[in-house]
Amino acid sequence: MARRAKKGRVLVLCALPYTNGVPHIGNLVGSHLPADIFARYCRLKGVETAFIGGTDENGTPTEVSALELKITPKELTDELYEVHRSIYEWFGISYDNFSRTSNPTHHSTTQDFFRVIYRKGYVSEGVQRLPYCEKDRIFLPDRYVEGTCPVCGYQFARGDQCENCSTLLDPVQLVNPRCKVDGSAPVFKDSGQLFLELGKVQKRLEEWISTRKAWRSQVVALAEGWLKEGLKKRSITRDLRWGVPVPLKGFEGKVFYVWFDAPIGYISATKEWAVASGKEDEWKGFWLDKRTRVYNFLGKDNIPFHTIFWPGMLFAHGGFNLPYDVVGLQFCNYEGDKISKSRNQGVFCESVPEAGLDPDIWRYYLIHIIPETRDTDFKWEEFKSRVNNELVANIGNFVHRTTTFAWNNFGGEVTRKRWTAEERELLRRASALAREAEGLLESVHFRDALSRVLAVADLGNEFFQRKQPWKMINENRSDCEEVIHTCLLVAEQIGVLLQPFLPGSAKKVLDLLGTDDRSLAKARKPRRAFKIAAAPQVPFKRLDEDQVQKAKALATRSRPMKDYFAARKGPGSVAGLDGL
Ligand code: B3M
Ligand code: ZN
Repeated sequence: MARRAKKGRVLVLCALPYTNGVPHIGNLVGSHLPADIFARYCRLKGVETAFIGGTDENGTPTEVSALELKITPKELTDELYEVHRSIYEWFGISYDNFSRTSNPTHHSTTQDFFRVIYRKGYVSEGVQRLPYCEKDRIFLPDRYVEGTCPVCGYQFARGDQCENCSTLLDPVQLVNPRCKVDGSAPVFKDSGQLFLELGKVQKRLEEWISTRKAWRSQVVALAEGWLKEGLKKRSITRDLRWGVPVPLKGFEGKVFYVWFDAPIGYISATKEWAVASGKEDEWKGFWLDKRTRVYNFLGKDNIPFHTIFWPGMLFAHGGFNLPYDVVGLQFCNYEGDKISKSRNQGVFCESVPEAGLDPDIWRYYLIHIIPETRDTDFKWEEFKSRVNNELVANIGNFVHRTTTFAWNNFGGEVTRKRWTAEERELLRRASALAREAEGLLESVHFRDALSRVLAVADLGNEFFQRKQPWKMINENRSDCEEVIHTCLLVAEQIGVLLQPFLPGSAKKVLDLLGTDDRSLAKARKPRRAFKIAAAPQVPFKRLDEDQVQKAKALATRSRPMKDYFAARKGPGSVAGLDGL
């Protein structure tokens, strides 16, 4: 069985998405949704929880997009921050703070962090050969350069990382480098940069990784592979204007490498949240108190940064908490193919609300395709069948038939006088499943956890069917009341357990049942009387084919990025590089 957390603090961190695009369903199930389920679970356990995220607005991804759109990085990030924020809100992602790495707190926190590791001797100065475009007379951002991966031979490796084998790269390592925009071969020129001496933390990283027994094996394996190769120094500055300025003499006009400042965003966003909630020092409990558990949720291409580079920075700095778990998720595909915006191949979050379905309907299916251990696939057919056969026919049906029966036959007031052995046994089994679900939530296995909630509904349906209360009501009213009371207890158990998964629906069920104490532990103590507040409504409606087709037509249509900025081509916009 999974390990259990003592009551304490949990910091849930979701990788910060770049503001170079609009999230698709793969981004949602690959970090935000699992992080949200976990944060909600921790809060329900009564653990002090902060759930932190935000947009990663600096660096080349933003610059490249802004260049392509002929707007400034600020115009781009202001708009896309809002797009991201509202999408996560719609899906019920319960961030305590969804921040931005362009915020002043982030700039100062990054610069302070740098000063500490510089003073401690983890930063060296050196010269780097960087790709330079002679035509445009600029240093090209890493991601602007494409070439063959020196490790796996993939022909379209980016200058910062090979998408095929996840290897972190420097543009100079690429075989046959070419500019991503015009295809020309860049020249390499020397430029003074700062480097993080990762070799100095190699030993500490090795010791630390070797104690990470509970991590997913694929995450540990990736980290160990990196360590085996031996860590080399890595540049942490860039010749760009957009980003966090380097506060060191001789490096004026340069900014930090985006992967240097972005993870510090976790700290700055926690600080910002603490200040905003009036408890300024609260962030220290999350980052400095060693009993706090930090959970990072992220996609597999971000694993090396969160198991090596960021912990390496944390070792160099000292004091801040290391990740307790790095939940590295795999990819989610679409109907057996890679998600592709240009081919309208995928589900694009910005269009999902228009389909008019409840967010929990989406969440229910999406939980099944969280790529916990391997790549998964969004399939419309499966979307419809899981919602109809499981959520509607099993969970929804049980809750609805039970509450409606209580309402129609007992005016909503159902009281228990005695217990039969059979009923006790049923409740014992429901509680056992609930504990299993909790254990699985605790160990970040959400699909399996949700399957236990379905199993509770199975038990309830089977009991209801066997007892035939619709007959009993005419034969023995008091026995019938007991059966319905038992079913209401099971329905309440389902409502409580559904909270991390389907928060809106869980709330409706628990409101209907008049449940006061919704915490996970207490809900297992059965209550004696129910008073249903109002005529029950069907909690989940069947999806018909028309609805699915409508959702498909809307949600697979991705809005071109330029449409977001069509109205902005006013005199305030600065085209191209001048805006950087
Ligand atoms: N922005 C990569 C990504 O969006 C990067 C994550 C930063 S987490 C500190 O996939
Ligand atoms: Zn490769």
